[in-house]
Amino acid sequence: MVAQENGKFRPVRGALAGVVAAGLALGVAELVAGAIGRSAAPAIVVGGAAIDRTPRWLKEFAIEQFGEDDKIVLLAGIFVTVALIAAVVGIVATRYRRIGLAGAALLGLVAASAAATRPQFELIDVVPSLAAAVVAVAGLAGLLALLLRSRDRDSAGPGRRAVLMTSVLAIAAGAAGVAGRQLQNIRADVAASRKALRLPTPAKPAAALPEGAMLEVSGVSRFYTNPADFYRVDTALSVPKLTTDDWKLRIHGMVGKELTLDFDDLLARPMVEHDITMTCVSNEVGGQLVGTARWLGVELAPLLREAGVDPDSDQLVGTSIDGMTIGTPVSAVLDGRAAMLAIAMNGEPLLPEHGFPCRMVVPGLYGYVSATKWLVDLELSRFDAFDPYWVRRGWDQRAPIKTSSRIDTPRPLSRTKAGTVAVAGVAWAQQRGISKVEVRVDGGAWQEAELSAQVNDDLWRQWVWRWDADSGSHTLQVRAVDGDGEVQIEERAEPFPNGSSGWQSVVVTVE
Ligand SMILES: Nc1nc2c(c(=O)[nH]1)N[C@H]1C(S)=C(S)[C@@H](COP(=O)(O)O)O[C@H]1N2
Ligand SMILES: [Mo]
Repeated sequence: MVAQENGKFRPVRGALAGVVAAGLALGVAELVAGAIGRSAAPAIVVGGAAIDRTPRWLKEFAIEQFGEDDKIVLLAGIFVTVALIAAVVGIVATRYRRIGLAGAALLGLVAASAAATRPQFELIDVVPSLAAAVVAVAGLAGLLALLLRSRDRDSAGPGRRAVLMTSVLAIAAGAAGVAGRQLQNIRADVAASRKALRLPTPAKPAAALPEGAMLEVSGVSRFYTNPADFYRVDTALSVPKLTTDDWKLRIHGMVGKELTLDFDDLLARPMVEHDITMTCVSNEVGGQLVGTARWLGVELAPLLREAGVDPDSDQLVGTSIDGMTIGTPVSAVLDGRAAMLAIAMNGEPLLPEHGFPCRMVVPGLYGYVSATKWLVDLELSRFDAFDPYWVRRGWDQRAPIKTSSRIDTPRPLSRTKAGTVAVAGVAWAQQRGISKVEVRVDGGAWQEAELSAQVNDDLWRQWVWRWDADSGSHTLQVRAVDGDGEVQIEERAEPFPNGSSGWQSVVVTVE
């Protein structure tokens, strides 16, 4: 088939028509997503599909470069890409109208097929993308008609009315997008649900902190991480909107009797409070993907016993509302450690980005094998029967946290004055505890650091070593010893496939 040529190339007007039509399409799609109450706007489903298919090197690069802004960068990337494609489609459409319009429709269909690959897919989720396709085609056709019908087809720009109309449509696109997002928030008002939640008093409160549990050293990590500063690692492009009213947890699989709990059932159970340091397997030596909180929640072991765990079941699979799957050894949950369904962090309901209204926390295991946020389903299964999300991507099925230590101060490559310098940081070996931290300078003899008081084995300990620093460039190194007397692994390992190892070195200049 030979394409029908039906106009002159009009690159600027074509690009403008394409981009404004795409903006309108995305804006209307957000509105439709809000109206049907599904988190299925094209940018979100395309972004989600992209995250699930991102190769590991790119994911690591993104986390390294952008940290917790990686999702904003991805969304911005998607919008820029869509704008570029839309501009090309618009330009093509000035000359080959049908091909251009077909291209616009195709973009919407690509988004609809991305929606169909999402874990929580329901047929209705293609509707925002299909609406986008219709708006993109109609919008592009209309805008081209408007912009190409200028007073003088060869030289002059589009008429004032056309420019005005295009601007109005561009503003309408933005307004539709914002209104759509708002509508999605109103439909699931997480902020109101969180505000209304009255936290029960724990039947088993956390033990009072002993004297000396926190060191007074400037530059060392706060003992309890502020929830707002707590590291965040997840694949959720937009934070799942789950209210306490909508929340339900199903416990099923290899159990004697299936259980379903709503949030009131959860609140009615005895609550425990426990201080736990949580760590991400992606934390590099010296990295920031670790934090400590006082968690409040329902003990998991009695709940599982109530359901009656089949002795052949060795993997507990948690699933979140957005389809993340996380597998935890059943033995870890039942061995007496403080495994819980947490509803609060440091005395406040969980923040939405940390899993409101309910997440799992199991001390001693990296987050990807223990800490399902927005938890809605627990299935008793087997390691040889099911591979969760990250295991399918090559990470180990089981991943206990490795003994680690970090220098918080002085900062790498910083300059300090000669004299006494406080070298300080944190060390963690959840479930085993920390018994010793040692520091050395320029590869010399190891010096024992002072430790904050031990509170429980699942918590980091702060440490400080007072260094009599003389001028020059120096390398500081730290290592920890766990409660079993095992020295932190010296050999460097990357986070993949079961967590980083190696002693951190920091180079500083003393003046
Ligand atoms: N639903 C869901 N839960 C999740 C994840 C996720 O991507 N989705 N990431 C896990 C990982 S890898 C870690 S390290 C912890 C991080 O929890 P935080 O973001 O509250 O610090 O959550 C875990 N739970
Ligand atoms: Mo993680």
